Amino acid sequence: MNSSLVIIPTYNEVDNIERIVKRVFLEKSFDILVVDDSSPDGTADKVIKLQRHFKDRLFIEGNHKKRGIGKAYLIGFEWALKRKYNYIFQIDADLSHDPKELPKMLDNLKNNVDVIIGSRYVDGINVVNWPLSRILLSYFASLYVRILTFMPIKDPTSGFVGYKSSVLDSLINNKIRFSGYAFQIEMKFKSWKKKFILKEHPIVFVNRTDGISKMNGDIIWEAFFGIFILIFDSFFNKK
Ligand SMILES: Nc1nc2c(ncn2[C@@H]2O[C@H](COP(=O)(O)OP(=O)(O)OP(=O)(O)O)[C@@H](O)[C@H]2O)c(=O)[nH]1
Ligand SMILES: [Mg+2]
Repeated sequence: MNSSLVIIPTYNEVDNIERIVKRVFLEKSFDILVVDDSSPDGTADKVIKLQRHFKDRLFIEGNHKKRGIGKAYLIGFEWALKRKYNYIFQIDADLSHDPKELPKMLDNLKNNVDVIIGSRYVDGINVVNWPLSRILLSYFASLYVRILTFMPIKDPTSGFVGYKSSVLDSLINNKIRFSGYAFQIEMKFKSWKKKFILKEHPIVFVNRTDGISKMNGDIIWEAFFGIFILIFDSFFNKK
């Protein structure tokens, strides 16, 4: 068993799952947990086939109802903590995040960083092949979060993140409530409020070429209004 785990949430990622698993395994020191919400396209079956080649390194938690990326990650985080992984990463299945960055992100966690964020906006806007509408949505969402929360993070909706296990241990007891983009913001906001050390690591985000986006209006509205709930909670519920 490695001391680092990469969690990949999947919903209908049959065209991407093999490539992302193989690319993560090119980086030596990581195990993988796929959390699949009973994808109708057979993503889980593909993972089970791959497990023959990656015995004791590739795991799957499946058979859940589709409940959003946040709930999938909570299942993954609990799984990882139970098995005593020290460093736990989240990455999208659609190859938007380059696994080559994982070792550098891990080095940060092995030093004094508690939460390392793969960030598109450290230095300008590093996004490839996204339609302008998505760039604007993401960029202005990041500004909106920063202005309302004062959190000094340029890419608060990033889904490419590594945590020390102590951070997750402390956060999942603290009731993570959101499930879409708001989940990504919530994890960073609560880590920051708890005075963990957050750092942004520059990445280039590449739009998915295969499979279908799960992004929808509900996810945007959840994040838009969810910010106020997070701020309210942080004032009145300091546990
Ligand atoms: N288990 C699980 N995974 C999900 C769910 N929704 C999305 N995902 C996965 O979460 C990751 C991010 O979802 P994406 O659809 O890529 O969202 P996005 O990156 O904001 O949007 P696009 O890049 O435009 O597709 C992918 O690996 C999805 O398969 C869900 O309800 N359950
Ligand atoms: Mg994506």
